[in-house]
Amino acid sequence: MIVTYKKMKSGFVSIVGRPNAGKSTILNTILGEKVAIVTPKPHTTTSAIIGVFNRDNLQIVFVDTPGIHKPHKAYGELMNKASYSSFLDADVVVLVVDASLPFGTGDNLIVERLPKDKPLIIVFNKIDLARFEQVKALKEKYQTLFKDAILIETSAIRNFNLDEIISEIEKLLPEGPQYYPLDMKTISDEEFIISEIIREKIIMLTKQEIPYSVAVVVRHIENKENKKEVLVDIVTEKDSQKGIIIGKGGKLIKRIRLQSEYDLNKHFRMPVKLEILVRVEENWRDNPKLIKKLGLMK
Ligand SMILES: Nc1nc2c(ncn2[C@@H]2O[C@H](COP(=O)(O)OP(=O)(O)OP(=O)(O)O)[C@@H](O)[C@H]2O)c(=O)[nH]1
Ligand SMILES: [Mg+2]
Repeated sequence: MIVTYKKMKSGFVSIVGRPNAGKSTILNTILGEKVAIVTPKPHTTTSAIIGVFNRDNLQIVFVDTPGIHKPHKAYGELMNKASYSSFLDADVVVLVVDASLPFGTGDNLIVERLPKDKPLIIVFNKIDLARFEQVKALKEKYQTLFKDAILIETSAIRNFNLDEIISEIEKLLPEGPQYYPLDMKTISDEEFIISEIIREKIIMLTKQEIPYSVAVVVRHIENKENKKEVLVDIVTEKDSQKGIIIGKGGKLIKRIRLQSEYDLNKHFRMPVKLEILVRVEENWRDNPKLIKKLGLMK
């Protein structure tokens, strides 16, 4: 048997930025597949998510990360840590900036933490919402801070200029191995996909503090012939939040279940039946041990 070694470029690219900048939208659009949930609310992504891009002789392993922010709770700190950790293995860092917002203290927080020894691409996303002068000023500010950085303007929602990100990454990556099979777009497991889809519905259907006080834990997946039955816990921090999630006469939890089942059926291409229990773990976001026990951070 003759084994041929195919010369290719490959490497790890960490996508970081403030919450809501459009990091996950950029990744999903580049891959042409939803590997990370997206909502209009900040703090949607809460852990690192791998997305693999393949093209002839090129494999980019993207790591989408939680938005970096000033944390108020242990959970927030762990989310930031997941983002900072992604720098360790990164060959290239992509910083996503919301071009429609002025430079603020939140941006400084990230600027200070960016690794100095890695190639940096700064993506000015949401240019569809930004004024020309505003983008120009923001780009000048970042170019002063990072003289060697490559600057790219994008609109992820309109799929504008995302191929430019790929071209620039390709130039920066070293020759390397194929890390993942060519047909694999993410390494997220079933449990993670199910819990994220349910979390997306909760974020969309609830207000104020509720989206962030809730964790989704998959307890059991029963794979039957042509269908899945899944037992899920929705964990809240307080009794009052449990009441809100359930809703009057169980109305809200039913909507969460039905909308989640609809997406899960599409994703797994088979019927998925959810059984959801809502329970309270007092102030779980303040308790690192509990966060780990719930399986929310590796
Ligand atoms: N107008 C506009 N909206 C965008 C663009 N890219 C993303 N969005 C929207 O911005 C919101 C946040 O997008 P996400 O992709 O979830 O942002 P994120 O940076 O991953 O956010 P976190 O995971 O919370 O850190 C969603 O409502 C997206 O539809 C864009 O280019 N233009
Ligand atoms: Mg995200």
